[in-house]
Amino acid sequence: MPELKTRWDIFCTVVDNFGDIGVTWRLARQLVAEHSLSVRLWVDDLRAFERLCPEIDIHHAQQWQEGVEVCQWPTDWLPTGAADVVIAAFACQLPSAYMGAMAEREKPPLWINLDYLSAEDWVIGCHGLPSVKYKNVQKYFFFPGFQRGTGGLLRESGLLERRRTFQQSPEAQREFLQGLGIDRAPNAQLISLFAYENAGLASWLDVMAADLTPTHLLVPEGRILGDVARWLGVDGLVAGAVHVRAGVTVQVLPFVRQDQYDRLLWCCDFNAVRGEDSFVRAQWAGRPLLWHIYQQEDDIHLDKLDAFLALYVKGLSGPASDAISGLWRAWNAGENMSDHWLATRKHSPELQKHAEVWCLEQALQADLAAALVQFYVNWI
Ligand code: TRH
Repeated sequence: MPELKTRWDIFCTVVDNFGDIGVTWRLARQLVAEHSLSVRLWVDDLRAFERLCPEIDIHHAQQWQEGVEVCQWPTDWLPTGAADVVIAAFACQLPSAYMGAMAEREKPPLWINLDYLSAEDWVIGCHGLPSVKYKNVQKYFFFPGFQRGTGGLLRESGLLERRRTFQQSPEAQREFLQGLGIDRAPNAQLISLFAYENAGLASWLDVMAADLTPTHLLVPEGRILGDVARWLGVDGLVAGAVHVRAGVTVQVLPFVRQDQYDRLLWCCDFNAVRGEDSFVRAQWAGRPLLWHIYQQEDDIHLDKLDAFLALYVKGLSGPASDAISGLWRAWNAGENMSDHWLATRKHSPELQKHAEVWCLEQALQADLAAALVQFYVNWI
């Protein structure tokens, strides 16, 4: 293990949404809590950060949160010494003065580009490879991933044990849900919906509404709300709103802190998630999920979707595999969801078992924070 209090700097630009800050905040906390490292997290948008962590004071350029030194990444960079390990999240461009400080160190730092998550095979070949060099400082690619030979996924120590204990306690779940103002109807299936705008939503809700089993749909505030409001025939939706249409009760939730969001996923029978971090968290929940992937130019995200599905469906029967793959593809194309949802419901016991198996398989890999620390240990 590296000497105590090795200094790490993590740089995060919030491009859009919450994934950039969601991932780096989680990583920063874990490096402090589980590896006793000294971590500074440089973030250019404290307002986005505040949504995940309400304790953030957006007026403070420097503050401590859960042992992490959170620094506002200023437009006009102020001179600061470079850390032992420097992580540029999602290929963000470091301040040039900071790069100068890296090059001036007697021993140059380990410089890592923490990349986007992808299940594509090429990731294994590229993970850990040297990238560009700035003067004497070498940058390396670090790829999270689902397969051996990648950097793994963010997973805090004891996460799955905590999740299982929680899922085994109806009382703990009831108490947690009540804290969010949710009273789960006894026979309803509980579904969470965190997604980008989606033209396929109405068809999905229509088929849920006609189902004999009622649905309690929990929708955190966000981009899908407009589509939900249109389906309900209401003008707008805000946190706290509850509307019933046929078999579907829609409840809008406030954006909650990351650990609460985790528990929400643990409570639900089915989770629709998006982007990167919520996608991973839904896998740790051990429940069937639907991924709304972040759209990229030239539809390259569809290759990523297929690459993940190819891994995920291994071990499923043909019909269950077709059902879940069809559902994911329809959702990501904004197409009609009805038949795919009916097929998914039909295979729900198998998909439930599979979600747990997948989760356990993924947990056999070293987690991303541990893999980063190991990468550093191997490098020094
Ligand atoms: O918000 P996202 O769509 O984020 C991203 C960004 O678009 C990013 O640019 C892109 O590169 C990436 O996707 C792939 O989805 P994501 O990654 O799931 O991030 C959401 C974060 O918000 C995640 O950390 C979970 C957290 N969250 C809460 O803390 N509370 C909540 O109530 C909800 C709904 C989410």
